[in-house]
Amino acid sequence: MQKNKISAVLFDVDGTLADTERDGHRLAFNAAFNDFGLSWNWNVTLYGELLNITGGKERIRYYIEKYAPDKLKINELDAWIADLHSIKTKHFVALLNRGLIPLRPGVTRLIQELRLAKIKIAIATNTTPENVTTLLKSTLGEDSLSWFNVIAAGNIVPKKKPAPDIYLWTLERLGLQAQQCIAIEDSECGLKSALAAGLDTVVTVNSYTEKQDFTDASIVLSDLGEPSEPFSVLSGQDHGNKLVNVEMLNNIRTQ
Ligand code: XBP
Ligand code: MG
Repeated sequence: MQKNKISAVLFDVDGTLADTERDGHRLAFNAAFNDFGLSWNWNVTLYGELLNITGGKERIRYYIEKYAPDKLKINELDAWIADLHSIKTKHFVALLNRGLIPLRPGVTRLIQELRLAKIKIAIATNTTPENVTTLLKSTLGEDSLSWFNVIAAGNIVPKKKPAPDIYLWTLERLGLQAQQCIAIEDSECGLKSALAAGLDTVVTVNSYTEKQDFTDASIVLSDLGEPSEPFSVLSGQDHGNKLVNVEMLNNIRTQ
């Protein structure tokens, strides 16, 4: 077997492992607003704007400042937002546990190929840790958490993406240099974070991110691809590959 040039793949979660935003997080936010007696409704278009603010609590604060400034006078606003956000997390986790959010094409296949090739797998995400563990268990099975060498999520670093902090933290925990790894992302904000950490990055877009600026991504794809349904290339060279596999990731590393 040929020696791998990559030692680890670092996966983003929201939008990358699964299409969690429009019919997952957005619905969970709205359900939490309802529980809190708020008449707020984040429709699909508005949520697209709000996604420019990463992190759920940060997103709520931005919304208040722009669309509901009367709430700025709430005493202990940070605690109020944290309470509202924890209700949102409960709704999101319940949605995942109902099996309503599948992994995107090629994700399970690639994870299994990486495991077989003894390439490390890590998660680097803005989202709350409970969201990640529930998504992995509900889609890949109860044991799947042990497949991941590092799961880096939420507030463990001071600055969320697009800052590089979460990727740098993950690399340190893996004991690897960026040059030994590849990141997989879905958004401009995530790409900026990964590039700033020195990582070559594959982007798989979704309906919220397909028009974003992915200059400097190694390749921009519709998805990771399955043998029966190859990816389409939005920009970059596929060098004859039709799905993202270990061989393709090794080649990206040597470009
Ligand atoms: C996605 C996010 C998250 C989710 C909501 O980032 O910014 O905020 O939208 O999660 P990534 P929380 O793609 O890097 O995972 O509400 O738990 O913050
Ligand atoms: Mg993402």
